[in-house]
Amino acid sequence: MRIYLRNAIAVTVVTLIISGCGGDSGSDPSTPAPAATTSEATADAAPLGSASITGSISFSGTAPTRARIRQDRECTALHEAPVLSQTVIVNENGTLKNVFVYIKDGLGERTFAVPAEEVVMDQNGCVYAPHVFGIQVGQTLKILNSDPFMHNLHTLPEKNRSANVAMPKQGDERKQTFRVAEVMVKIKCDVHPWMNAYAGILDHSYYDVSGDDGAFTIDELPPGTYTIEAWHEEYGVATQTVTIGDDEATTIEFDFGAGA
Ligand SMILES: [Cu+2]
Repeated sequence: MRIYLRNAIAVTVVTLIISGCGGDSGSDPSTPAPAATTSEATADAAPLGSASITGSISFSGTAPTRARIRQDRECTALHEAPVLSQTVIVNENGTLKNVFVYIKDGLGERTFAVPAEEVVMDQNGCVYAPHVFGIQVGQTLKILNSDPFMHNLHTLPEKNRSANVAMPKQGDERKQTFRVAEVMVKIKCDVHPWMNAYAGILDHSYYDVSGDDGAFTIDELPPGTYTIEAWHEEYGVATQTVTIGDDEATTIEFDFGAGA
């Protein structure tokens, strides 16, 4: 998020310089245009905000036991301990991990600069890391293969173009972007059927994923009324509406659970 905002500032400076040098760059062929992605991002970069929404994802009920994944021999050889399912992970403090929390509505017609920072997902020990992540439309997803054998990356979007590509060797890298917002896109491996991950694709960077403490932070927001959605792979979605002013910080809590 902070990197995104720094980019937005830089982009805004470029815009001012260009407009100061001769006005409408779009209609003057002699004016050099900035790089395509920067140009698009520049057009309507949103004003920077200072509001923040923080909270945590509580878990009600008894935490389910994480099932041991039956990996094949080549994958098992890469682990000293059993590999456990990542579908439901209840943290030691009673919160839920891997919940994707994002602004679903309320940002209006603003457009946002695409972060230059790459989102990285690794295939390591026949497990995707991270298991759940967010990425902005147009932002680069770099996929690594840290394993000494082939994975077949297969994305299962409904709105975006599907990728279905072999990554045969250790050290292989692949980069891709997504064209439209879509929550969530499942990613799987056709060689190792237990491997899966989920990407939340948004046209902004106001999101977070709960980690080992179950907490999330969405900050640097403009003032407004927002619909915030929390998504979990097993327990579905929950939404809340929050109205927040400039410089304000508010706390909300989502609750998921085995009995919910
Ligand atoms: Cu695989």
